[in-house]
Amino acid sequence: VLCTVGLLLTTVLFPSAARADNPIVQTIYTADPAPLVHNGRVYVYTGHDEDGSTYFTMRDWHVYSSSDMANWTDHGSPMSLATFAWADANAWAGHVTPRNGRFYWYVPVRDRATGSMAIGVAVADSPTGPFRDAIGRPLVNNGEIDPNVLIDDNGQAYLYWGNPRLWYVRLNTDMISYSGSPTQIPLTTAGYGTRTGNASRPTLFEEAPWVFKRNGLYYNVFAAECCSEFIAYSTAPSATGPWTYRGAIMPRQGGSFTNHAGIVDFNGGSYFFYHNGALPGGGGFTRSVAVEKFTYNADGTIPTINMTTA
Ligand code: FUB
Repeated sequence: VLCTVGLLLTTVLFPSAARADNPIVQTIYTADPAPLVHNGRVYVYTGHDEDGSTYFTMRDWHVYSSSDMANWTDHGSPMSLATFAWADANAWAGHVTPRNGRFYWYVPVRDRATGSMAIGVAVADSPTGPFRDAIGRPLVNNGEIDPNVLIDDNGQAYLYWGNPRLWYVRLNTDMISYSGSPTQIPLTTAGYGTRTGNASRPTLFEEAPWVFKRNGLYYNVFAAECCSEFIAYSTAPSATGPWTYRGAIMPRQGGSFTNHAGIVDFNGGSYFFYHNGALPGGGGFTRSVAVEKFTYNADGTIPTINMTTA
């Protein structure tokens, strides 16, 4: 108990600064950032690459928060594979969304029963947990990954996920069940760009959808091509499309063959979270979360964003 209280109250990772030094977490390797703005703070939910990994050795997730985008508080690890009794590996890229006074964390993990990836959902009363398995089984079980949730203005929630395909399903208001069947978003080159040299994947979409709505426009920011990946985006007039490919955002940089983005507006600024291999010993399986402040173009398009280390 003392340890937990100490962690929550006193752990400020970095001294005050005019802006966040990148990577924002320098004590462990982190990946797959999913930012959430809640009650005047930015919470960043991350995966955790274990030291010395030669593949994705990931068994828990971590949470950090900041009120100024410069000083980050370490909230520890409020969720791990052990949270999901039916999962046995691969604590990969998730997303937290609040609703009904609770916080729902959607994550891809390996289903012990099938040996394939599935999506679980955990719930907590606080953004920092503790989180518990909300349903005791996979919410979606089709072997694909990287869940992300949008709650539209009319209250309809959508769960998006996928690699190699791209899916959505309408979540019920309880956020732990859905109506209808998972639907594939057509991966057309008009919607998701053109990939060459990979007959089974003709578009740029690889994984990591991050869907949000801004000024009436729906955005899907995603990891493009592989490997290595860059970050690109598409837009649509509705949550279900049709999607139009809009171009690259973040080029291939930073020494990790994956990248994974999350975007939020906070205190009048827009912030682009991503990961790279910037820490000592860093690379494709020892990644680090970083953030860049940016400004949307006047027409709502997203400018090129480069990685920085300062
Ligand atoms: O971190 C494991 C996987 O790598 C994620 O699920 C993907 O988005 C990629 O970042």
